[in-house]
Amino acid sequence: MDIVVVGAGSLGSLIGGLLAQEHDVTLVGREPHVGSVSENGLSVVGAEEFRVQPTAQTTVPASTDLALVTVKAYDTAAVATDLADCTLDACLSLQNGMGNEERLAAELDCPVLAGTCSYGARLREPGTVAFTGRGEIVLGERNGGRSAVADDAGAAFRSAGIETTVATDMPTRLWEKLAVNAGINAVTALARVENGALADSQADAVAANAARETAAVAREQGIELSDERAVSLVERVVDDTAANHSSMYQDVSDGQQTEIGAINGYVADAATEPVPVNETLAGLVRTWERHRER
Ligand code: KPL
Repeated sequence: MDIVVVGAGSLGSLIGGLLAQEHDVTLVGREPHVGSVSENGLSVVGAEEFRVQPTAQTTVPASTDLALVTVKAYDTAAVATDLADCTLDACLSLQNGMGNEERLAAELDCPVLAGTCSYGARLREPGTVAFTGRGEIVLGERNGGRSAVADDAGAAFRSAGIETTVATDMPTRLWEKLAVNAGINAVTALARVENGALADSQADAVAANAARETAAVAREQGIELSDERAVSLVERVVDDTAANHSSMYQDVSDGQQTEIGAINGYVADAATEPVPVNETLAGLVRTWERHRER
């Protein structure tokens, strides 16, 4: 399959690298990373080590079978505009936060699938991505149900050795993932700790409460997600990714804008009842963002 990965950051480079072992992959990203990949290939180090030679460039190509979107949530609208000029059979969002699929579907003339990913990755230097944890990809129709497009995308991931589930309940899966990100990301970024630190610290209660509030907002929207399930998912991801730094921790340590607006900020905006933990976490991270260049 011809696959274009739009967003060759940490996760996009890792998943693109894994897919490139089996498919024709183009990584779309920024310099100096894409220049280094074009010249020397992409090195994957860590949990698995290999080198692949995907095409790498800064702009989206004219056509592809599958566009895999891995950019930060705040860049989705710009990517949707870029992809609108591209001939696509299908598009899959593998991003944090809510609302990405709708933003893409508003511009694109092809099926837009939703996905979640729990792989751990960290861009080490231009051309090199660290594989910090094997996880799972779950993908499917963004409004739920089955489709041949989703089955084909799932088969393409599996043939590259990526554990993938094709799910028929993506709306629920996206809220579950949001509860996990609402619990883990801001807390680890503000406390500057690895995900595993939430297993045995005060932050554990903050993370659990942020996840409970997220579950309550999901239920307001007709999604079946209990407080207990949301908290147990946070605990499971904390365990599975104990040694990893969350993507928001990575953003903060790199001095970059975060996805707070699509995670705790989204929960706070969508809530009709008070969600003080999400509001506080969003407020603290936004305060950091406003002052990060000083
Ligand atoms: O998705 C993640 C992220 O860091 O954004 C988790 C699952 C929390 C793993 O770190």
